[in-house]
This record gives sequence, C-alpha cells and structure tokens, in this order.
Amino acid sequence: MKISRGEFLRLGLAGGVTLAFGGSACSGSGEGSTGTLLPSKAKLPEPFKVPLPVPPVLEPARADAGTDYYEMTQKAARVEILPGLHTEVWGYNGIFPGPTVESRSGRKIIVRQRNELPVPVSTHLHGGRTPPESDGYPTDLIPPKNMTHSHSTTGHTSVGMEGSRHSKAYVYPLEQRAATLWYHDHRMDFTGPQVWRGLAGFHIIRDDEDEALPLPKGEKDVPLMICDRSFDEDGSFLYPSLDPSLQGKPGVEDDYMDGVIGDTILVNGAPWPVLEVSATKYRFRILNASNARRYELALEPANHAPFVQVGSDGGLLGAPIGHRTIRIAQAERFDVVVDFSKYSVGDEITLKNRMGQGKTANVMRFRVASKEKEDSAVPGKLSAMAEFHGLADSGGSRTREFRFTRVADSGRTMWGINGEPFDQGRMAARPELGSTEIWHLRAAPAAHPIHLHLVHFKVLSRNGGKPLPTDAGWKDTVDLTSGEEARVLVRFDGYRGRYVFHCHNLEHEDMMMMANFEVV
Ligand SMILES: [Cu+2]
Repeated sequence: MKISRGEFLRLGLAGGVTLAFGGSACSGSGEGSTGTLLPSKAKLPEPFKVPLPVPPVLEPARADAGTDYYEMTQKAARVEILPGLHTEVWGYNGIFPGPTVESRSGRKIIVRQRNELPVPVSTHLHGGRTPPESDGYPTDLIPPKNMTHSHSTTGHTSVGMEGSRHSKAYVYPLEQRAATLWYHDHRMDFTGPQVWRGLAGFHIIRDDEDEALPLPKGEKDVPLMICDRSFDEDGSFLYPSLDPSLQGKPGVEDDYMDGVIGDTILVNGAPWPVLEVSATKYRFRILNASNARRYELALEPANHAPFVQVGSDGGLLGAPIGHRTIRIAQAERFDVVVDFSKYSVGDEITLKNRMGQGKTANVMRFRVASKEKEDSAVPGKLSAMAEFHGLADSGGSRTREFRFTRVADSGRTMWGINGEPFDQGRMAARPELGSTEIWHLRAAPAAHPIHLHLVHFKVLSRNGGKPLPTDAGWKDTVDLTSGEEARVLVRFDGYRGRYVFHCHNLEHEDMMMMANFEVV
C-alpha cells in the first residue's frame, strides 16, 4: 500500500511540529550547536561542483559456514577533498569515509582491525549489540607500531612486539534487526581529533523483513554521511588540539571546549556534492558524523516532497512519518525516502541546513537528470518489530537520573555526568540482563546528544511532554538541547559486561562526559 497524497500532506503537517522546536538551541557562533566555529584558512570551493562519492562496500576476506571474516587497516593517506589541495586523512583502509560493511542480521562477522597509524585506536560499532570485549571500550586499545615513541593511557608497551599486537579481531554476532550503523574511533581522550581525521564508516545490517519491502534498492539506497570539517591553508585538516601529534596531552584549546564546529560541509567526504537522480524515489540513510555540529535538514524547493522517514537509529519504524525538516544531532541516523517524481527533469533540489549560515546553510544538491519507471513504494506498514513488546510486564523496573553538565576536575573545567568526570573504575549503573529501566536524562548548560552503547531505547517523553516526531522508533542516541530532558525506556538485552554511555559531542566526550554501566 502506497501513501496517498492526503497521507503525505497529513504526515507533512505532523513533521511541521519539528520546525517549532528546531531553532530553539541557537548559541552564538555555533550555528545552533554547542561549540565554536573554527574558520578554514584554505579557500573553500563553490558548492555543488563535485559528484557525491559513495563509499565502496567491503568484501569479506573469507567466509565459513557460520562467519564472514573482514580485514581493515587503519592508515594515513593523502586524498583530494578541496580541489587542487591534498589532505592527509586517517582512514579505515586509508579512505574517508571508510568502506561500508554490509552484513546480515544473525550472521556473525569478525572484523580484524590493523593499526598502522602513529597513535592507539579503539574501534566502536555504533548501534551494535556487541559483546563487551568487542565493543571498543575507550581503553581497550590497539597500540600503534611506533609505540616506543608514545605513551598509552593504559600503559600498553609493545616494544619489540610483532603483528598481532597491532591488530584486534572484533567479533560481531549481529543478533539484531536490520539498521544503519556506523563504526568510528573511540580512543580514550582522543576520539574527537581521530574521528575528525577520518576514522568513520558505515555498517549496514540487512534482513529479510527489510528486503521484502518495496523500498528503493540498489543504487537508489544511498548512505549519506554528513560531517563538517575545517581546513588549513595547505588543505590539511585543521583541529585545535593541544598536542597535534595526539601522542601527549589530550584536549583542545580552551575556546573550543564546547565543541569544534567546521565551516565546510562534507557528504561522504566531499564538500557540498551533487547527486544526479532520476525522477523516482530514493532511500537515503542519513548519518550526522560531525563532532559537534547539529543540523536541521530541509529540501528546497520543497514542493510536495517532504522526507518520509522509514527508519531510525535502530531500524525500521512501524509506519512512515513525514517531516518537512529533520533535526539531526551527532551520531543519529534518519533513514528517509525522498520522491523526486514530484520534480521535473532539470530541477535542482538543495538539501539545506536551516541551522547554518552562509555556506553552511547548504549540505548537498540533487539534480533530476532523467525520467524513469518507478519500481519502489513506501508501504503504510513497515515493521512489526518497531513496537516495544513486553512493556506491561517488565516496564520501568527502576528509574535512574543522569544530569549532563559542566564539572570541575582538578581545577579545570570539564564535562561530566551527575557531577563526575569519567572514571574507568566507577560504575554509574548496574542494570540486570533482560531488565527494562527508565533513564531520565537532563542536559545543561549545552546541547548533549546522549548515546548508550549495547542497547536501543524508546523516547517516552521530552520536557515532560510528548516526544518529538524525530524521536520515533528505536534509538541509541537522543538529542537534548540545552535545558532539555528526556525519559527513555531502555531494555538491557544482549550481553553482560561493562559498557559506556556518553555525550556524542566528541569534545565533551573527550573531556570526560562519559560513564560506565555494567549489565549484570
Ligand atoms: Cu555534551
């Protein structure tokens, strides 16, 4: 069953609610985000000149009856991001974004990550239901080859050690629904600069339920990794690290402790790219992989085509939701369908950022290049697994409150949870495996997108009222602007062990806005 025109309009109106809230968090130079704008010294290109790149899909190195085996090498490489200039990226397989991993729900994969970078790394599969030893805990580091010249926060010494010391096999059972995940660096104290240099990629889980739907497929199922960066005169990434070697003192210059906001918008690693489309429906898996920048996405001209959201962080929604604009915080994913049949051949549709100013008010452009027979549709019902089952019998066994605020740590202003900066040895919560809890999350005096590892949750309420339309579905990250609060219902399924939850403003995370929970 397709959505009728009337449905579109009704859904579109519902989406309008997000507009009412969207602009509420503006703060100075951060363009609606918590952070400080870092101006590029390089000349920035004209928008909509370069084609949208799509990251290559990684082939498994081998497979056996139960498992697919992948290999990745984290290394530096020179790429052309700004026309005519070279940028050194730190990438998975030397590319940014990293290669896309496509997996099947319920089929185990093992990804061996080799570290050829000059710094320690830890790789986290964001949105993955992963055993603790493969979750990319911030101090579970893969040491670099030149460890003799650096000091790890966990005191790893690897002098004289061979190959395997510099790699780690991450085991992902993937006992979870189809969803758009992403993997990125999670090194203690240095996640911000290491993701900024390029350590991020998509991981898309597929399953039978998703594939049976008539949603756009193949070349019309496109991941869009949106992130902002700033560039030095020579084209290298600019980032205000206290120690740019990332081998000594962590942290950023004081002016940037609220977050680093770039002035160049990249999609799949290209500045303000353009994608030629046919006048049909496309599925876009939108990820905000920025350190600190939040976006309010809109299509211009909007005509009759809003974003039709079909999935969120944790996979398909129960039914599609139309949005005129989408407020997307760091690490959130919105799986949307855009119907270009509402436009004519030759039309150009710009993906705008309503929170941006000047160049950052643009994200990318779609150019309708041809007519084509439509072979996809958005059904009125998407997934039976989108609702929270078992709420009545297990709901909210316990409520915990977590306040995300500034804290003082040995005389320095940092970020913390319930007044405490991150401490590996402290446990903020010990939920029981299989239990369901209500976590009451409050953000001040800044925007904090809150991410829980291992689990997915439902947003029950926001500021004492109803959740936003963009809170729908299974979430692993909830966007809180300054002063906002949300109650989320969390089912602690999967594995026993120690995990973290943290703010996904990566500068806040690096400055200790993180805590442990242990599933017991
Ligand atoms: Cu934060």
